[in-house]
Amino acid sequence: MRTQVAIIGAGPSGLLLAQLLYKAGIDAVVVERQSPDYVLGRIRAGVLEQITMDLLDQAGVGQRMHAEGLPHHGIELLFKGARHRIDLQGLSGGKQVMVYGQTEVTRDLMQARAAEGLTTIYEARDVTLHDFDSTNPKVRYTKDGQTHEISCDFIAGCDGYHGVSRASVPQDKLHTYEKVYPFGWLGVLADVPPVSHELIYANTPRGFALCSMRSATRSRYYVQVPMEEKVENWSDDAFWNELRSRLDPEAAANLVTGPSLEKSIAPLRSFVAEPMRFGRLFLAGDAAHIVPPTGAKGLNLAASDVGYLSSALAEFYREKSDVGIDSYSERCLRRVWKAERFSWWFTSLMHRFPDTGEFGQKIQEAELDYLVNSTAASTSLAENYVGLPLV
Ligand code: RFL
Ligand code: PHB
Repeated sequence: MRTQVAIIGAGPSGLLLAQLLYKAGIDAVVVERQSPDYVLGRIRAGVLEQITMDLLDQAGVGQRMHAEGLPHHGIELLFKGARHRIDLQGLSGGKQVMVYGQTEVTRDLMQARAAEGLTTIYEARDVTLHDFDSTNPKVRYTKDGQTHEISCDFIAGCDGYHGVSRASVPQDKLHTYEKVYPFGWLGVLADVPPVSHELIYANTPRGFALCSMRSATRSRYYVQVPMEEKVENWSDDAFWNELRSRLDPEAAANLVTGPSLEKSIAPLRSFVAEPMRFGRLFLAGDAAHIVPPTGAKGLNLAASDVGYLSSALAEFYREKSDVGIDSYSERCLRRVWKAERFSWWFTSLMHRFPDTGEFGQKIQEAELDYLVNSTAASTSLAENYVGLPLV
């Protein structure tokens, strides 16, 4: 098989890239290890920046997001038992975010691809990358016991943190930066109305909690747990009791509980691999960088990477120019590191760290008090949360 761009991974970055390339008249094939149901079963991000919404519109898949997504104009920070609103819209010159699940974004992209009759190869095993230092790279995989080869002009490695793309780069060409946090998030999805109409980020002596949502009838909640915690140790009741204990009295009284639809623990990590381009291989999204979810930046960074990549490739085919592909890595990384900084800072401010004790808690509370009472500080939070501009 021959295509212009072989895309590894059918998560949001791979599927959005494929759709943006399709709109630019560029041919792509997507190769994914899992089945479509498995991909749709992963419950992850919930908050989209304006830039991500714009890219989904550009890709022609924004209709359902505009109809069913929930525009949010503020968030609440809970500390010392009281909630304080951050007016995202007022502090960011009118910007907002959209609460619309990653699962739904993925579903919309899958449907658009299927409707156009475009090729996605699901359940492709043993994917390998070849000759990306030449002008004729290849991707091989096995399916139903047979080996297949895709010959292409470029490979896009959109296969997440555990994918094969980054692992195929000679280790001496790659510089990685990593920070692992000593805790994880236990998340529950449930068909219960959200406890509040805006997201609540809570700093409490028992640890961090987040109240988020997917719709007016579906909630997504998280509590900080120790790194070694096992999801089997958490009954639904235990989860609801722990979450309630981390809320203010009003929210605790309003919390509606119900059976969990999904329950899982996600570790928290900051990670960046540099550069993001190796000859004719580009890394995008979680394949190149991970942020802890506190800043809601992972999916949004994946979207801005593939926004840059699709314009660079369009420039290459349309204008025979290498300028976009040559500056891809540097452009992405400038934005990535700012999102890394913001996600690290917000994580550090909101979580209990095992080794900082009561002093650490007091310092966090003082910073939060400053944050919600200083226009300068809350403006900085707001402009990062709604998303920094593309450069
Ligand atoms: P994905 O989603 O991991 O998709 C990669 C795809 O590649 C496939 N794959 C392979 N395919 C072929 N061959 C191989 N060898 C392969 N290896 C892997 C995988 O099966 C998969 O389908 O990466 P992508 O597309 O870069 O997207 C990144 C986002 O998924 C991620 O950044 C976000 O989910 C992060 N995140 C959040 N981001 C936000 O912007 N806002 C949020 O509110 C937010 N909340 C979250 C989050 C992530 C979380 N977890 C579980 C880590 C909340 C949580 C709890
Ligand atoms: C979510 O709804 O899953 C979510 C929202 C905000 C975050 C992280 C996750 O910061």
